[in-house]
Amino acid sequence: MARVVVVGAAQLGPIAREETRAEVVSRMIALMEKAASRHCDVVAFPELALTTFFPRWFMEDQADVDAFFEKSMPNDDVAPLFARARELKIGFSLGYGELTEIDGVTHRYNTTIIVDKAGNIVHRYRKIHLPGHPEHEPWRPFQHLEKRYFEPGPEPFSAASVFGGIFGQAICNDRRWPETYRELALRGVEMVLIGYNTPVHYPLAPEHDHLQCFHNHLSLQAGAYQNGMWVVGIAKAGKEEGCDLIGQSCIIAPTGEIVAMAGTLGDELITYDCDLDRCLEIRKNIFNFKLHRRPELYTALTSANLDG
Ligand code: CDT
Repeated sequence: MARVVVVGAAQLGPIAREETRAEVVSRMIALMEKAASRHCDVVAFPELALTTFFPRWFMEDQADVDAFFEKSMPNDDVAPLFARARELKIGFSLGYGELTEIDGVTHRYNTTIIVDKAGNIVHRYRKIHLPGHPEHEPWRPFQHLEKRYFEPGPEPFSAASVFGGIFGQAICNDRRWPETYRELALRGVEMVLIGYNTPVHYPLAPEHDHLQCFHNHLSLQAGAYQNGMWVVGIAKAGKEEGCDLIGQSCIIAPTGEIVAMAGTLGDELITYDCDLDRCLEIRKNIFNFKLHRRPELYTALTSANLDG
C-alpha cells in the first residue's frame, strides 16, 4: 500500500518592514485553512516567515536587529497559528529568527521547526550555510547580512519521524549545496522541506540575475533525483521593500520531476499527494547507496585541510 503524505507548500508574498507578526500570522492561517480543506497532512512555510527579510538592512543598534527575532517558540504572536493547526489537525513547518540562551550565552540562529498534528515541535534545524557578508557594504543596492546577524547552526542535518515518514529540513542557501541532500538522505530522510528568500539581483555576479529561477530548480531537482527523495521548496516571493524575490515554490518527486509549482509571486498554496515509497524507485536502483557508493574514496569531502 502506498505511503501517501499530502504536502502543501505555502508560498508567502512580500512582507513589509512595518507589517506586524499578527498580520503575517493571519495570512499564514488563511493558507493553512486552505491546506486543511485540501486534506494536507503538513503545510510548509518559508524561511524567516514571520517578518520581512531583515538581513537586507544594516542596523547599528542590536535592539533593532533583535526586534526581528523570536525569544521563545511558540510565543504569543504565533499562538493563533499553533492553535488553528491543532484544531485543523494539520502539521506545519515554520522558519524564524531564533534568539536563545544556552548555558548563559546568547545565540541567534536562522531556524526552522516542524510541528506535528498535535501541536508539538518535533524537529528543529538551524541553518548551516549562511550566505552574504558580515560587514556593512554600502556599495550594494541592498545588504545580505546573514553572516552578521546569525551564527551558523552547530548541529548536523537531522531526520524526524513524523506524518508517517522521515522528514528533514534545510534553509535557503543550503539547497545549493549537494552535501545537504546527501547528508539528509544518508540519515534516511524521505522528504525535505526547504524555505527560501532569494533576491533576483546578486550584486557579486549580476550577470547571473537572469539565472536565479533556473539555479533554484536546478539545485532542488538535482538534490531530489541524486538522493531519491521528495523535495519541497517554499519561497517568500515578490517585491519586498523594493527588493525582488524569486517565487516558483515547487514540489519535486524523487525522480527529479516538478509535480507542482506556484504560478504567482504572492500568497499561494500548492499541494501534492506524495507517495514516500517512490523514494525506492531511485534508492533501490541507480542510487542504491549500499551497493554503489565508495565513501572510502571520498576523503576530500570531509577534510578540513584542502583548499577550495
Ligand atoms: N536567504 C538566502 O540564503 N538567500 C541566498 C541569497 C543568495 S546569497 C546572497 C540564497 O542562496 O538564495
